[in-house]
Parts: sequence; structure tokens; C-alpha cells
Amino acid sequence: MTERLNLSISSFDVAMEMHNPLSAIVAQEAGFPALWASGLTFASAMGCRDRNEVSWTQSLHNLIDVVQVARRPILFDCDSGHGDFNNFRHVVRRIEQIGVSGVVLEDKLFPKSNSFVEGDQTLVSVREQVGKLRAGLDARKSEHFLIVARNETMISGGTVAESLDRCHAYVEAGADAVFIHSKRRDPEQIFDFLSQWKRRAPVVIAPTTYDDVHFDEFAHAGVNLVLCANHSLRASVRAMEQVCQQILQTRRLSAVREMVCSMDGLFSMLDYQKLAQDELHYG
Ligand code: SPV
Ligand code: MG
Repeated sequence: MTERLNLSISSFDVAMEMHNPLSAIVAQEAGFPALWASGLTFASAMGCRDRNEVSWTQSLHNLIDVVQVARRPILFDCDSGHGDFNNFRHVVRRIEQIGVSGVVLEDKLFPKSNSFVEGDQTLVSVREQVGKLRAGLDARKSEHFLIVARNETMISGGTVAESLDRCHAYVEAGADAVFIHSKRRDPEQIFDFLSQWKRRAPVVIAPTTYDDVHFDEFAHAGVNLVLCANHSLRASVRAMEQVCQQILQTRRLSAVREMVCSMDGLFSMLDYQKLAQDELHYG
């Protein structure tokens, strides 16, 4: 389903990560207005690392299934564009076509490293990132399909001033929003950026490490979209570990009865009732 992502300098939303159709359903039923198709968690759910081990076509196929159940706009993590400007615009065309609402393009090399690992965090030149952004903008069919420029200057050890320079260049090239990322435990760099950015264009963040800040504080400082970038997947890993341990320890399934979703809950989430009605109608 295509729905516009609410991302402007006067809006504020929080998007929840999802990595398959079921996690998208859980997030939207909980009330999240937008869904983050995280590269890290799509890869993790497939037993892969966030280093472009998963191809963009694998993500496309997964997203086709997600779009079938999604009732909220999806922002797709396009990593570093899966190659050069031509690869990126090719991905943009296909991702827009299936009903996703926007992509994020980060200014790192291909293959990219996750921002939190001790891998190669080298940035591409401003010229290369701007060329890719322009190619993606020219390739999209609708201007409502958002192209978000992600800057990893602070991840690669650069300064707030350098990050601002890059973000200004990306917005001048036509990017709809910027996504600034930091791996520090405190939010000072991010707030410093925001105070100098002065709401020039919408700002997206993923406060995975500086996670103690209230969302209202981000909104007040000029953030327009907060990504809970990996929390659904990490929650499910923890829950699966606990259930496995409990069952092995107690040797009876009732020990985890309160820890798991009921069978009825699952049927209701996937609308088995509608199928029963359809069977009366069509069967
Ligand atoms: C992702 O969720 O894949 C992201 C955010 O890109 S991060 O993992 O923080 O780099
Ligand atoms: Mg990612």
C-alpha cells in the first residue's frame, strides 16, 4: 500500500523498525504511524550481517510481502545505494513501484559497514553522494516518494561542522530530508547539529545509543522523525531466548504460557476471521 510518509519541518513522528510482515503488523497495531525497513534487522532476520550480504533484490522480495500487510508508510534503508548512481536509481525505481514511501541513502562505501561496528566507515566524496542523490531524484516517479540523505560524518569521527557542510550540499542537491547519525551515548553532537541546522530541511535520527532522551525533547530541538531502528528485532531475540531457556529448564510448556502470544491472538492478527467470512462468500 502506498501512503505518504509524514516528514516535513513542521511534523514529528516516530517510526518502528520491522523486518518482515509480522513485525510490521505488530508495530502498526501498537500505533506506530510509520515503519522503518532496517538494513540491519532485515539482514539479521536472514542470519546475515549488515555488510550488504543481503542483496537489494532479496530486500525487494521481502518488502513485497511486507507491503501486502502494511497500513503505514515504509521508509527503506537503501544502505549506500547498492553501487553507484546507476544502481541506486535502479533500486529507487523498483522500490517506489512496489509501494514503499521513501528511501534513505547513506554516504558510505559499498559494501557498507553497520555504523556501530569497528568496520570501514569511510565516506564517499560529497560529489559522489550528490550525484547519486540527483540520479535517484530524477528517477522517482512521484515527488511524494522521499529520498533522504544520510550523513555518517559523526560515525566516521568527523565534526559537527563537517556534517553540516555535507547536509547542506545534500539538501541543495534536492534531498527531501537529512538523516544524521551518531554512536555516542550522549546526544550533544546531535543537539549541536540541530541548533546550527535551524530546521533548514527535515531531520531524521536513530537514537540507538543516546536512548535516554524523551521524544518531546527531540521534537523541540528540530527532529522530525525518530527511528526506533532495531527494537522490534532485538525484543524478539530476547523473548525467544527467554522462552527457550524456560522450556528447557522446566520441561513443560505451561511455564511460558504468559510469555507467548496466544494462538487466538495470532489468528486475530492475521485476520483468520475474514478468511472464514470469505469462505462463506466464495467457497
Ligand atoms: C539500520 O537500522 O539498518 C540502520 C540504523 O541503518 S543503524 O543500524 O543504526 O546504522
Ligand atoms: Mg542500515
